[in-house]
Amino acid sequence: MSVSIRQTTPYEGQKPGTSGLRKKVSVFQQPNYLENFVQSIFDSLEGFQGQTLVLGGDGRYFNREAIQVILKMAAANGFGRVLVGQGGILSTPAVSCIIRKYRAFGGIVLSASHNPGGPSEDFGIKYNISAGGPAPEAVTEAIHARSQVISQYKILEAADLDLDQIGATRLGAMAVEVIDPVADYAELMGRLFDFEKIRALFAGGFRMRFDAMHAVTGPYATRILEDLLGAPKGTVIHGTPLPDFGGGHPDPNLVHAHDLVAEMFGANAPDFGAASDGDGDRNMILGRGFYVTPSDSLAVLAANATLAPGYAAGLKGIARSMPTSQAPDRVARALGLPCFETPTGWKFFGNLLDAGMATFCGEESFGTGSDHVREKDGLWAVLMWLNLLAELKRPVDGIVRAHWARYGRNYYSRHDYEGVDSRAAEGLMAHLRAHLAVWSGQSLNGFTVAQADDFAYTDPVDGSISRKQGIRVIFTDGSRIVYRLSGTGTEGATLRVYIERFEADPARHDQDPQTALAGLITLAGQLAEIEHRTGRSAPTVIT
Ligand code: G16
Repeated sequence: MSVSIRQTTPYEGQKPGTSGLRKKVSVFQQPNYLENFVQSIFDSLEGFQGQTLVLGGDGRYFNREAIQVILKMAAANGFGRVLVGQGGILSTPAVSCIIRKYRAFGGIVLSASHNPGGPSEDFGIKYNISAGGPAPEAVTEAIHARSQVISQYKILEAADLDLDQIGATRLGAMAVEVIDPVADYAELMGRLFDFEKIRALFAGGFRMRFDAMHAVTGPYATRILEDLLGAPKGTVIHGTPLPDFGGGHPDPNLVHAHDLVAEMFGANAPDFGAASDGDGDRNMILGRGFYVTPSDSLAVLAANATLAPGYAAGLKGIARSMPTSQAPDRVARALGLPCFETPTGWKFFGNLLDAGMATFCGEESFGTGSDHVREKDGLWAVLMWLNLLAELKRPVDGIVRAHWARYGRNYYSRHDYEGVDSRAAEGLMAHLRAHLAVWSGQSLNGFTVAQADDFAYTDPVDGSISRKQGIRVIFTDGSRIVYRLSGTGTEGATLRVYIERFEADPARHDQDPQTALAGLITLAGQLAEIEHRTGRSAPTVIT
């Protein structure tokens, strides 16, 4: 086996977004496209010679081909060992867990997360650092810069490896271990949660449905929920990862997880419902006829954290992304904990977790997690909820209503306008920026603006500043409208509008969020001139 140095030319636009580089499969299939990006990752790192790399993906179309290329390039570039998931499968949180457990140099995750898969759909690649989390901006910027001047890459001339047999093999001088994708992750979950109590819950007839959406959490959920915790067979649906996710959109929200939602809101619904996304880092939580917003889920889990053995000593702090509702802030205040507001994207939580400043983190986009790994973790959230349900012995809606009664309810909704013309979207954001100073202090449709700004974040650990992280219009009663453009879409632009209003009175906690937020929703459309600028009279997805 010999190392080839192949000549190449740069591709424009190999710029990692909110979490990695995401493009259509056909883009990744262009000659040297994947190779250029992988070599750019390796060229941006120092000190990995002889070290361990973790490698796996969510099983989507092109996963296996990409893994074979990356293995040969890792060998040619001098990695000492690669731990690769059997069948090329590793969830994003499992990659983080394995990097940390085996003190790997880093990891590569192949996924476009919740975006659809298949020959005409999306593929993605992201690099995770030795702490287990997504590469910080300095690293992703270095990778992008390198990709724009790359002229050659190194690859081992070798046959493809069998990824389906667990065991050790070699690729040139590099060791390759095909590992059970679930074992290390399941062992970590067993240390954080009271599996005995959850087992007793299921043994007592508690019924659950977990929708793996034909994505990566199928094997994880089946092993943990059905095999280890004794949930009846069939608790996990759509449990086999498929290259096209069965034609579905592996995004656990009310629109895309429709089978689960129909069951949970139908007659004879199970006690608890949950779903995860393509790469296993997102979660949606449902009770019988009841939907828990991700922001509320973070707040409820934080308020009850000490019920789980892994968090019995209490939390050090809570962190949420800026557009996430302020419900967790209320819990932090009551518990006397610091609460951090970070830009969108899990990478911003890494420093807070590493520094021991926060224990639980969350994003409104169905992301919840803790300091056990450095990624959001779908099944972790599900198990945390199961631990609470086993301890509190109340239904999901009862737990959330009791939470609102104590802390108040933050009505919350996100409106997405997908596939908008990119120039129109940029124009809309520029229009908002130009009006921030004008709106400050004004009364708009009866809502008085306390503050209007473009969110900037100074990392309290390393002092780095991230600017232009979303337009915030904050009103005197604490209500907010937030506007951002997505950093993960692959077609046109996606405008996200986040709307929030606080309601203290328990007698008014039973409204439909769209009704409770109607005045702010109208105002959000007017301020940004959404219909005029995008031609859209309604959002594509409401969550
Ligand atoms: C979206 C969400 C973010 C999330 C990001 C990555 O980003 O709004 O909260 O961090 O996806 O999530 P995942 O790792 O599951 O792909 P954006 O930029 O599209 O709003």
